[in-house]
Amino acid sequence: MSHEATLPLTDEDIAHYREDGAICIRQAFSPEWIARLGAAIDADMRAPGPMVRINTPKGQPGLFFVDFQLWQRHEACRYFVFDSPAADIAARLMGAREVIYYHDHLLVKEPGTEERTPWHHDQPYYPIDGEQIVSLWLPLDPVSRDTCVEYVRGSHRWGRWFAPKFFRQGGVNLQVQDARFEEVPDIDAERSSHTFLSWDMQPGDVIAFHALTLHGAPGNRSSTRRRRAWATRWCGEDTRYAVRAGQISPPIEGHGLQPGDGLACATFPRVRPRG
Ligand SMILES: O=C(O)CCC(=O)C(=O)O
Repeated sequence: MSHEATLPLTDEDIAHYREDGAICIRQAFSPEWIARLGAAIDADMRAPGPMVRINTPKGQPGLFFVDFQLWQRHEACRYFVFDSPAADIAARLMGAREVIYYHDHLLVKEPGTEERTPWHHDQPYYPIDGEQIVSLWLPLDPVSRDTCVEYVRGSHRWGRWFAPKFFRQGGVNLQVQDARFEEVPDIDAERSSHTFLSWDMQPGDVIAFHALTLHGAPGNRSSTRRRRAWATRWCGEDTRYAVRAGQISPPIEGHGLQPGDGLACATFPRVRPRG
């Protein structure tokens, strides 16, 4: 069934996405989706995948837990990728005819976690060139604005590419060279020069953001509420597999793509148009 007709997106939302680089779409996913995905996330934390990362040093409060590619191991996540309204939302926002599922990224901050997610934008981590790349950041718990990810409004249009860093505190840069890369500016020191977007969110709400929109997040400031978020990454037909000299993240291998290829393959499935 196509979800196009009932998508929770207005033309104004799409204009804001293009202008600002991030929007919050209210109640895009039903409580059933949230319950099923929440159960899959908890199962993943009990038995993580091969790319799991723990970003909280031993002995520190809370837990900043990261994992990838849940769609390959959890039925609810796979079902979300192929059959939820997510792919249609991504298509509308990107203005794309085709939607290719790139990967997913689980980011859990348990109550009291102090680790920030450093300021970064996503495309320099990926071996992908092109404009049509959108992420959907879907929290499974209520998230207050002081714990939500923050986005620097309009930064996807700066024409700048910042060197990717690992998230672990004091994170080192990934070992990757690209003539476009420069160091991320000290956004906290220049807060008065920017406008920031972040939201109080309820389960079912989702943030859609462009892969070049600069963003970062505080720790989980709640001492009682979990902050489980599942981010899914979607590409359109203008994207191409690109050469990156060095590390990429997540380090997804085995796809057999060559520089210049379109992304669609078994590892990065084409989810729209439906087959
Ligand atoms: O959840 C977070 O703390 C950050 C999310 C993020 O960086 C992303 O989805 O690209």
